[in-house]
Amino acid sequence: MEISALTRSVVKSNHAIIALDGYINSNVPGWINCTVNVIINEAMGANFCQTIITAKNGANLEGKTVASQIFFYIVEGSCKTTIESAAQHLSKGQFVYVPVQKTYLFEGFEEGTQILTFHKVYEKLESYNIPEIQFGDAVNFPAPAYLGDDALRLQVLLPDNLSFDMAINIFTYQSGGHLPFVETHIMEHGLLFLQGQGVYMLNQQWYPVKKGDSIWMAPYCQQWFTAIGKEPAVYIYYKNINRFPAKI
Ligand code: UGY
Ligand code: MN
Repeated sequence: MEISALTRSVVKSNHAIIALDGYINSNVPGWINCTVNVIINEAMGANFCQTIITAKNGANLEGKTVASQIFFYIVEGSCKTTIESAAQHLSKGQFVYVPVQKTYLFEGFEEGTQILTFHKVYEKLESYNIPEIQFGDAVNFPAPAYLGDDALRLQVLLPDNLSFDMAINIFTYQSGGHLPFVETHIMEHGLLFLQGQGVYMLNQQWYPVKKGDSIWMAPYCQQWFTAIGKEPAVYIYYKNINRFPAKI
């Protein structure tokens, strides 16, 4: 018998691991007939938000981005998406980036469809335009070796220009592949494991992690990962980028 008092989830001051067993549903106005799990947000100490939405029969997500831009990624299943007047059918591995001040509608869900969202308050840069809506499919993005290591592949899903203040990347590690050094950096991360398993080191503590787990890493949370097991480990992650590093 499983002991229900045990979990791999942890919430610390500068990192968190949220495994599926800790989920409790939230109601979000405009998002109906679906379960919404708010994985990361300001209440945790983060400067962005990450949710996972699972569609039930008759699911519908309708709203308008205000101060925050939202990146929607289809983890499983499919649906129809309309951003302002642009409509597209999205399925597993496809995404849409919705800039600030845009209406969105997601409908016609295959039951069980799962959508990952990342939300960040947009910081406009003087003399740069607000980004355009971006539809995309991860399979069409190149996966170059990361820092010259063929066991690590990094896909960059959003355009690399200063209009964007956030990046969404997919990192694929062959089993045994690992980050080349312990990263210690100002950028914050939220991530979702899409496949496989491995060991994450966060702030000098070691955690076994696997598909379905989410992780929050605050600025300067030290980080290192190695993939283990019989298949590559894959995670999709958020990172804040391209803005002045100090308010003063
Ligand atoms: O982009 C990054 O900082 C990335 N290498 N970090 C990570 O995967 N934990
Ligand atoms: Mn990093």
